[in-house]
Amino acid sequence: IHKSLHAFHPAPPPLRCQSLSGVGAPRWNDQDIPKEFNFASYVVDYWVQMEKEGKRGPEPALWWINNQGDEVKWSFSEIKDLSCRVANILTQTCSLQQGDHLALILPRVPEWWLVALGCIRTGIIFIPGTTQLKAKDILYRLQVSKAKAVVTTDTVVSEIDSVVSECPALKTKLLVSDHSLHGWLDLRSLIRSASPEHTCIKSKTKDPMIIFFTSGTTGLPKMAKHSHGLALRSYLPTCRKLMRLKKSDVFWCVSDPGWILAAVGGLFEPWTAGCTLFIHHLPQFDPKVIIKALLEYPITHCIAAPSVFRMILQEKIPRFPTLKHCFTGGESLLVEEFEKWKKQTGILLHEIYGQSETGVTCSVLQEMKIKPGSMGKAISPFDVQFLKEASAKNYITIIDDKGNVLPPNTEGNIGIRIKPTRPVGLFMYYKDNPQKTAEVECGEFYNTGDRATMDAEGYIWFLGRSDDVIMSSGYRIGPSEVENALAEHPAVAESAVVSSPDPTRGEVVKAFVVLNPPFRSHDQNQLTKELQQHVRAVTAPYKYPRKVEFVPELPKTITGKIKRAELRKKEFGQM
Ligand code: BCO
Repeated sequence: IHKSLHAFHPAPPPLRCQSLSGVGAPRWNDQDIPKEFNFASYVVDYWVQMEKEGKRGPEPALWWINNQGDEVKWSFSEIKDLSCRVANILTQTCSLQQGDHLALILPRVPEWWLVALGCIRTGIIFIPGTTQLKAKDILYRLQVSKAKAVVTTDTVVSEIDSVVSECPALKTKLLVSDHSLHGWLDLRSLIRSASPEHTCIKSKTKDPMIIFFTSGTTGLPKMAKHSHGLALRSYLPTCRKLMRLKKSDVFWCVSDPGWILAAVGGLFEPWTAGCTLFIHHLPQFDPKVIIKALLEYPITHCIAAPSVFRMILQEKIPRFPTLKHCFTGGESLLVEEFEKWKKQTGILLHEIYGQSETGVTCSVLQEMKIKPGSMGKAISPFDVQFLKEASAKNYITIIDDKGNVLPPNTEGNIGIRIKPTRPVGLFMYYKDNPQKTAEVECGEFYNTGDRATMDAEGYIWFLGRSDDVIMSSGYRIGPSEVENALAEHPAVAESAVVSSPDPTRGEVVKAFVVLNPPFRSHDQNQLTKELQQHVRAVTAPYKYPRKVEFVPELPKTITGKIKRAELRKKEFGQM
């Protein structure tokens, strides 16, 4: 089907490009933010024009492969054509309008990029989700977002169909598959017959574009809502310094398309630069497959969570012929890992830092002195300007619990100044959750909840979370989500879930479990496997407790609150 989509592509329609000023010479500086911005018309359609004028080579804009030998190569013209068709399908066939919500639960298939762009062209707000989500996760997401449409693939269909009757807002189900299915619209055949003529909306930079669900210590995941400013950020001159991508580069973002890292690293960054985005379907992660791809394809840049690089380092790795730069973020990278990667590959591993709420905010830029163990300095528009300019409006710094700026080398929370001006690209708010939105506002700052120090040169050193959130292999996992899943098992009287150190995944989820009396005599190894399997079945499996310890009771405060911090400290050997 991918091949047939490729072959089907007709001549591109007349260009309706709104900005021909060029990404090589951006028309905005870091502070002068335009009122209107749309990634599809300003960036993608700009490269269509460059292709037409012969100012961009024949390299594909999207290069997708899988393990079965299938391959898709699309130019920007083809991407424009196909994403305009998707835009028409969304607005005409599905009757969706600007501001409606669409859940995008697809693996790494080319249609993810077409639907994302189709949404951006129409102003439909898309909500990416990993295909690891299970029925309950999906039910919650569809209900709280009131999504009117969902786009998914075969492996997730039954999870969605099992909850769809409880989602009154959901009107349209679109399937990306090689076959059609009753009750589902077949996106691939719709694309073939849709019109490629579409006029992109004129979106305001502050109009909503995308929502990411993000976990916290308590409650269910929140909806971090982002504007088109998230995509605009990749366009700003200082941001261009982050990866310094050229049109001839081939960029691979290994992250699952459910996460913000994939939106920024696998969509906005590479296409703003006009380079080739390489995508491997990777239904199951296997470091050998990554190594093989890095050897066989002309990949120049790669971005992935530290766990991915750690897992690659556990293999025998040769020198990669074309790879020049690697970037990593989502969890801490140890100094030893940085050194080992450099020694074995000859390539530097540049750290980035960000959250679903923030996108990339700090980085070790290519021209910067590297201080191993530091995740670099704030990047535009979050630059550490206080060092030079006390009146700077937007910057990242270290704050105390009241929002006071702390002196260099003092531990506190990473704060992003939001008053008087909220920086472009920072999330707008947690949708329908003013209480949580207010909770993360701390004086003039957005409090990331990440503990760190900053040295006198503005380098930031990550220390950990200030709450009970677990950062495991690049995932942000709320302990209560795992505890709720465990509570559904008859063996579990109560549980406390905390992070525990792990040589490969940085941290893993550990569950301390108090068993109900009838289960106390059961084989504990067997019970551990059963509980792990149970969690994998009822919620996204990346959250399952890789360690389980059965305990007679949990440490609690006088008021009965579980002392997770005490358990966590024990795990990290601090007690
Ligand atoms: O390890 P196990 O085999 O016991 O279990 C794994 C999977 O095999 C299994 N699984 C996956 N899909 C499943 C499934 N089981 C049932 N049904 C399914 N549909 O469940 C476990 C999932 O764990 P995993 O995802 O960690 O899998 P894996 O294969 O070990 O992958 C390793 C990594 C490193 C590739 C993976 O952990 C990963 O992708 N990590 C990075 C996440 C990421 O991209 N984070 C960035 C977030 S955005 C951000 O931080 C902001 C930065 C600006």
